[in-house]
Amino acid sequence: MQFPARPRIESLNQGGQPLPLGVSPRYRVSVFLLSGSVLYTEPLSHDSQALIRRLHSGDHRALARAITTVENRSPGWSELLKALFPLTGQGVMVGVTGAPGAGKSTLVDQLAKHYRNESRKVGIIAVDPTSPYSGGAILGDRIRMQDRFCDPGIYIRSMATRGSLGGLARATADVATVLDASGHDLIMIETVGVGQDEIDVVRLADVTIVILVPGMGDDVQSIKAGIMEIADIFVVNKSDRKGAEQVEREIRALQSLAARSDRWTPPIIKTVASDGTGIPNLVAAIADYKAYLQQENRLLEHKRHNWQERLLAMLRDALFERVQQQLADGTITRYAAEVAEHKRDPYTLVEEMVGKLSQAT
Ligand SMILES: Nc1nc2c(ncn2[C@@H]2O[C@H](COP(=O)(O)OP(=O)(O)OP(=O)(O)O)[C@@H](O)[C@H]2O)c(=O)[nH]1
Ligand SMILES: [Mg+2]
Repeated sequence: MQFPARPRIESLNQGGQPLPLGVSPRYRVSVFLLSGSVLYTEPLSHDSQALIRRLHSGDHRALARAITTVENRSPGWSELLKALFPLTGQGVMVGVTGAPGAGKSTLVDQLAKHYRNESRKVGIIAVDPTSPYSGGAILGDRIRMQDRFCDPGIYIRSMATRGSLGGLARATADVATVLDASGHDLIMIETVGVGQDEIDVVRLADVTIVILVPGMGDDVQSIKAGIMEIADIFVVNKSDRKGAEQVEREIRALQSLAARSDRWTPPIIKTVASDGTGIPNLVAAIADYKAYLQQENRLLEHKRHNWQERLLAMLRDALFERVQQQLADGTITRYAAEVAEHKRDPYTLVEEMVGKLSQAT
């Protein structure tokens, strides 16, 4: 799979010319050209400048710190993301979703191995909604991915951020931004395919892989409800087991019932992730889908659509945070009592609160 050359922080300025090394890092990072417009011009704190320089040099500790900062919304998070955003847009985001134990980590590991052999930098975000990644499940993942841990071209981050400010999708998107900006050509996001949260997470991806396995009768049924339309590629993993053809047939049957509006028919790739069988076919399918997206501006359209949703979510978070700050002094408790006692109506109250919010901006 071929990727475009990625612009590097120090190698671009407004004219696309390399900046002399003596130019201040602040300038190097803050004046950056993307699609013909300067996106970011605010000065950065020395701390952020240093962090971005270290990020760019591939320093994993800096990467971990940047990720923790944006994940927890620690001081400086928005400054950091603002500075990093202009450096994003080159990494390909691959979402991998499927039932617990379907082989997601094993498959991601195989894909990572493949792309590392092509000298691509790979970032992996493992999202586990059921158990914290410091616990048992990730331990297995860690052992499996161990041989990749010492490789500076791969970075694995597990997230257990359910209930975090702005939700899982927000946190994952921000972490993906950091990985993208720090030069990862592929960012793979592993998530268990249940619930709206995970669907929101995989929506971030440019390519979404849905993994099914033989012998889970309800699996194909459950993909009808939601997962079906997010799959760009189906993988029937554990196809060393009986029933892989049956799963494939069921997917085909569903596909014949509901064609995608963009006319892409998701391919069905059989794999045995544990021994690498089928991985080259999967890599080829990812490349095919990427090539398809690049036709007729589909990728841009896909990103526009995602950004529309993300912007609305960001706005919702920001406004909600503002309201919470305004009401932090117990006002909401007082209002609630007034409504409960029928002293005030809630409709006028909310209108007034929203009014105050717009006055304050
Ligand atoms: N027989 C067989 N076993 C496999 C295959 N792929 C993965 N496994 C095994 O299935 C088990 C689960 O694999 P994981 O990669 O941890 O699955 P997962 O989907 O990441 O699991 P969770 O993250 O816990 O949801 C492991 O014991 C793997 O070795 C396969 O193709 N065939
Ligand atoms: Mg896993």
